[in-house]
Amino acid sequence: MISVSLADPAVAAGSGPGTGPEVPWWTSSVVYQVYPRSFADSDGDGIGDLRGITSRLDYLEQLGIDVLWLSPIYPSPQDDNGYDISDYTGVDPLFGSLADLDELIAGAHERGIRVVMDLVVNHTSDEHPWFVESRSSVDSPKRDWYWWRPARPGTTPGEPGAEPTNWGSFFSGPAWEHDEASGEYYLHLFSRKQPDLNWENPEVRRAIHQMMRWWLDRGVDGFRMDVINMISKDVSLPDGVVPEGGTHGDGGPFFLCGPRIHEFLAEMHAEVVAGHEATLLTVGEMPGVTVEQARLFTDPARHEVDMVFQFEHVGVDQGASKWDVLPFRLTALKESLGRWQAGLAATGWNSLYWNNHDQPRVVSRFGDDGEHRVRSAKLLGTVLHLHRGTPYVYQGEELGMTNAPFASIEDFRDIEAVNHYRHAVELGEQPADVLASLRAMGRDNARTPMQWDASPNAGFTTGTPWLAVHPDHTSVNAEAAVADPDSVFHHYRRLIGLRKSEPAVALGDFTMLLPEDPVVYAFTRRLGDVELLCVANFSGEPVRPDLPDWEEWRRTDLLIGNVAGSSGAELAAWEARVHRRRRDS
Ligand code: TEU
Repeated sequence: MISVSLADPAVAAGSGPGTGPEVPWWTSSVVYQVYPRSFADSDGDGIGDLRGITSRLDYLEQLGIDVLWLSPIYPSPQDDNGYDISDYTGVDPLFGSLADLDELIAGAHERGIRVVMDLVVNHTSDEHPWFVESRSSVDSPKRDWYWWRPARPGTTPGEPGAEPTNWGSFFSGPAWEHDEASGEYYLHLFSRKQPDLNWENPEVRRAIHQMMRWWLDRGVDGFRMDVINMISKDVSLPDGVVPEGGTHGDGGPFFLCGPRIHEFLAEMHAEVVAGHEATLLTVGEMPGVTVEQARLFTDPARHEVDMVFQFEHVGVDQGASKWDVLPFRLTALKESLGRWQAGLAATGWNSLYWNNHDQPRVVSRFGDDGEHRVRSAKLLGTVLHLHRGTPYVYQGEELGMTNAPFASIEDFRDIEAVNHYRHAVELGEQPADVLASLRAMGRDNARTPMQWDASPNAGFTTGTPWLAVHPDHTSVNAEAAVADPDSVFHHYRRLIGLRKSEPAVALGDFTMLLPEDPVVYAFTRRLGDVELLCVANFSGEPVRPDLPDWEEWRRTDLLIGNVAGSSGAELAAWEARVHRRRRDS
């Protein structure tokens, strides 16, 4: 079991300057997300594993991160790369063993790094014993652990249109699967191998709480809660509105932040987290969450979760669906993030992210992955880390990794991409158009193997990688980045350090400036008599920021920047600077 624990209140209270015992430790922390399948393969089977992660802990320590979030490593048929769990308290042999996990946690703790596990409890795998039992008979004691419903009245079970509601699944097709044996349907908001658990049933909730306590006893330091705002559904399960040209109804209004969501999260907190608040981190992934809802979820007085992942800012370049790719507008990004900063200023807390295992690479999306790759990656890191909230770094972001050059549908592995391609082409879309949107938004962009060095498989595996390594690994890789003091890696390391050394980064008030400016992202942070200015040029052309006191600002201390020795009136292409000054209160 775990030898070193981070439960020491002295650590828990936060060691960063400016944080008193009343300020949670995670305000001055940075979280690093590892997608185990793609991080480091220790046994040559082409799939990353736990021992691989353990072997890279020194790298993470050098980067300076405080928390490691592990995407799922539990036993799973891997229909959705582990987000379909068949045993909540084990480790899939693909990734190693429980002993390997204990070793990873101990190694992280020795380096002062906490470990947060992915908690996927909106659904299980259809191969989970709970579902196997639920499916076995309409009289099974676990029948009600999932959402079983008869066919729509007046229809023939199994025929198209007989589904109990018209909801579509996130992975294309209907959200209901017909079960031949019983003639009923079960609900799956994601793949048909991910049946939704019925949280209305108190036995389900008790089983989940017990499992969470089991992980805390094992030494983990918190949970990232997968689609946790989908666990409460409107039990009447109404049909959703079918968008123009769409094939299915939108069930979102009936399962996003449903009627009992706050009750379920408060109960989970009381049953699992209460008494350990000072040491744990809980973050709820919440597609479709609004600022107003997020304020309730993260209000410390309500004891629900510490912070949420919202999706607005990663939707600014998407239209009716994620595959409807729109041109990026900086003003839309600032409008969204600025509103979240203001909305959670007095109560609640933001999580800050550009990337995760579901999003395309940010340098390809909002930056310039060509000529200005390094500089724009540093700019994006600077802007994100200077917002108020807890930043999350997704593996490879600290190297400026880019979207992958997928040539054809055969190059994709993700169930979402593969299903979407099939459905869209069946419905008459041009294959080339579907591929173009998959290249822009597909999740496999984030999942190409971590680039450790310039060797043929980027040092990720000695075998054949499960998803092709990006060809740019010959120049974009950790070995080169660590050796180069001007790399994206060292810039991220300095940003993480700045959060510890400059209290205004963690705790200062946020004020957005120049909201209408199409290329300049500028804002201030203020704590006591210290004021910071973050100013960034989201373009390949020089620009003079249109700030009234710019002449004064640019002569103040430069805390961090991405163009050496720069202090001129113009920001160079993709230049970002953070200035600091004292002000009379
Ligand atoms: O994702 C939730 C989610 O709604 C989306 O971000 C999802 O990635 C999809 O692209 C919607 O179009 C979480 C996990 O992060 C994701 O990897 C899982 O596939 C999903 O839940 C189901 O567990």
